[in-house]
Amino acid sequence: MREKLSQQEIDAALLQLHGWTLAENKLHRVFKFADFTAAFSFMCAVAPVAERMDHHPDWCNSYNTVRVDLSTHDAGGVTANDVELAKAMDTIAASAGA
Ligand code: H2B
Repeated sequence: MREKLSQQEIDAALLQLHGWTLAENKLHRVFKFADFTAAFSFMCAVAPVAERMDHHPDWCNSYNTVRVDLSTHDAGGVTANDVELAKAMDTIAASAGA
């Protein structure tokens, strides 16, 4: 799970994700919500999932926007763990109205 994915594997993974790009060797997505409460609720829902995976996002919140960068620090790039967390974020965001 902690092996860096090849460019080809990353390209294939991006096709299964919603709105993610590869930016500076990280999976990147900007989530927009109705307001701050929805954005922060999304972060609160994601946090225990990330903690259970022992895999934590680089993210920041400004009002209704959550900017996310996913990489595996230990591997120095994108791994299957990042793809898995991105998928979980997509699912949670969809039910949070992103
Ligand atoms: N999160 C991310 N995004 N990348 C990591 O390499 C990572 C992590 N490593 N969360 C974990 C924690 C590691 O530091 C602990 C010791 O398991």
